[in-house]
Amino acid sequence: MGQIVYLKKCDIFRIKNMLRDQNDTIAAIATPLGEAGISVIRVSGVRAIEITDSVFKGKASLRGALSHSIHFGRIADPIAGLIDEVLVSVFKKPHSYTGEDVVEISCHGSHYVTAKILETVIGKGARMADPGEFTQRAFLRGKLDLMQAEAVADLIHSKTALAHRASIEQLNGSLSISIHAIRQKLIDLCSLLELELDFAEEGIELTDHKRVESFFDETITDLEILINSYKYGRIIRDGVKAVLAGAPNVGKSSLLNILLKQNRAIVSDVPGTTRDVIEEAILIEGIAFRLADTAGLRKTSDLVEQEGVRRSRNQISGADLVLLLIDSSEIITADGLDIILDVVQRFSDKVLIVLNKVDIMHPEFSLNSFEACERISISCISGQGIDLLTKKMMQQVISNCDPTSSSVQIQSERHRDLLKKTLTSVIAARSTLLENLSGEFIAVDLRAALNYLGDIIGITTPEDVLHNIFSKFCIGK
Ligand SMILES: Nc1nc2c(ncn2[C@@H]2O[C@H](COP(=O)(O)OP(=O)(O)OP(=O)(O)O)[C@@H](O)[C@H]2O)c(=O)[nH]1
Ligand SMILES: [Mg+2]
Repeated sequence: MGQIVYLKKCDIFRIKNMLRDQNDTIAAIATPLGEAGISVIRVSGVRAIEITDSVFKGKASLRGALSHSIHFGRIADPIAGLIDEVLVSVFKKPHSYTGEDVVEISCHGSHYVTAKILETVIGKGARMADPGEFTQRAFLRGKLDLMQAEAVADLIHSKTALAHRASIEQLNGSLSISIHAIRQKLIDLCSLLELELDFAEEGIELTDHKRVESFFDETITDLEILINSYKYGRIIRDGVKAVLAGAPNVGKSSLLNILLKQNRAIVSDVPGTTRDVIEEAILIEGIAFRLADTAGLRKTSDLVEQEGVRRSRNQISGADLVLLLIDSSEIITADGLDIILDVVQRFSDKVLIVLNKVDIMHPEFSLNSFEACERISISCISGQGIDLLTKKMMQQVISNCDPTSSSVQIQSERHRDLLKKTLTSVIAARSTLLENLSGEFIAVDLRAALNYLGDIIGITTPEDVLHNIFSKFCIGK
């Protein structure tokens, strides 16, 4: 019977890392550097308690401390003398964040004191932790799977309630459960097909062709739902980049200010006022919209303005949503029409046409050439249509991604890409089945699919990918 290689790879990887780290104790400052009420220095590893005890003077030695206990005392250095009065929290393996012995030293939040305590601990034999190394150890010791570890980074960086909830759900394992469920089904089928190969010569069939086919259909649907959830997941995590574009003087900066409810950008009736990109964020129904006010689009001989126009075009290309403003107080010129046509034709799927200045709309204003485009009328002076505009912005963004289609959302490009590869392999396995080829060929694709899923949760993830993931964490996490 064929060997299931992914399990072996995983064991070798874990054992290698365990051995490498076994005698290593790491330390780092876990709080931002600066002046604060308190700062925390975190120490983890086999010598964490011993090293901290060697610089700590309290009522009793930390060596006899119970897990999850807190101790008051002083940290001193032979040369500098007393550094600070501290509280030391002791967490004994395996009931700690990393799964190792962990000590957290809470000191007064001075830059000098915090750095000095870290230096003293390092001087006693701890090593400065790499970015994300505490979480990496938690992963290697099986406290978290890779998806959960990645959720820790997302949680730290989450800026909105929706992003926070999504990362908490991922940390709690809801996404891991979905991936494990698909993976387990594939493992069962893979084992069955491999077993069947052993009986092939006797003509015994263990699998029911129809059942396997419907299993593939179900798995393909499950994978497609997860992959599609990325569109909304990405919006939750990164927000939406919305660019305010249009000819000079149409009211882009006025719209930015009214959406922000503050006078952020200079507004004037001189065309070409805004030369550079001005970025600010607002929340609409819990989603962060990163608004970019841009220089007006027009042909110009002014070199600085030319650069502004070039930047505006770059912003439009990279946007998720383009609010294309048109001044309705004037009849559109031929040049103005060219600019509008150009943006609408190239970015039709993300353009929302905004007719501004409807409070002084020209009686002969018309926009017949754009009948097909969705448009909305506003006035930045009277405030008319602004609420409706924010609703439309939200609708436009979620029109491509149904937030209700999946209870969990994929938020990482890495997960999305691996799920796509898994889907391709499962589709290939299904075609092989429909072509009535040997189960051996199906098993090859299934094993590839299993490896991709294993990469997501960290069972078969190559070391360089792991390094890349954890290096994006901050030091001390
Ligand atoms: N009546 C009226 N005037 C407006 C409206 N919106 C903007 N304006 C005026 O139009 C002029 C240009 O507004 P801005 O917001 O600076 O226009 P802009 O598109 O940022 O212009 P540039 O930065 O030069 O490209 C200013 O005098 C605004 O007060 C509106 O809805 N109604
Ligand atoms: Mg402007």
